[in-house]
Amino acid sequence: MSTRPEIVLVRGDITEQDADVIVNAANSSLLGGGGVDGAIHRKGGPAILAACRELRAGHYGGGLQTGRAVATTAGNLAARWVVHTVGPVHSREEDRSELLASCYRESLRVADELGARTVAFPAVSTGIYGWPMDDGARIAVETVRAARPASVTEVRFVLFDERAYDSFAERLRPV
Ligand code: AR6
Repeated sequence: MSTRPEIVLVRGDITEQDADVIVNAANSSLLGGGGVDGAIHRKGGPAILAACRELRAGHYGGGLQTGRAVATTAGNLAARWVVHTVGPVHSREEDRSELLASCYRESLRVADELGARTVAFPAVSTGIYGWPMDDGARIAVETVRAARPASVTEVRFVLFDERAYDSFAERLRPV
């Protein structure tokens, strides 16, 4: 039976979340980077990178495409899995919103297939990839609201600072 997951906002560090799945704002190489990606690999330990290298040696030889998602172990994190997704770099010339929506949709689909109940998301693309926070929050909330996963009952947005938190809170306000 499909459900409408509860949406919860938390201010904090995503690597400290107790959730079945932590979503990583990765890049297509899957081999690490800064921001959330750097924090997840630092805290999760080498098992995550080893799993990513295995993916690159197999089906994901060319890397993970923008808007797609793939799961690995969560290593030493409290989560059971990390779901890596690649957000689009923000562009003024081209509307890449559908790719950002796809990150949330695909990550939820992968988490749901694993049987996860709780999924923690960062604000994908709103850091190094330059997506304006208000618009990133709009896309995140709209996409998750439209999803009807079978096993996921809670989607938690973990926002690093007050500005990000406020953007998401504004989108969640009842209209
Ligand atoms: N917990 C929660 N949110 C965080 C954390 C954290 N520990 N650290 C940063 N944020 P970013 P992107 C916020 O840059 O824009 C990497 O190098 C941050 O303030 O992590 O998708 C990858 O390898 C921002 O609001 O991801 C890619 O190359 C949001 O998380 C590239 O960065 C996302 O910021 C991906 O860039």
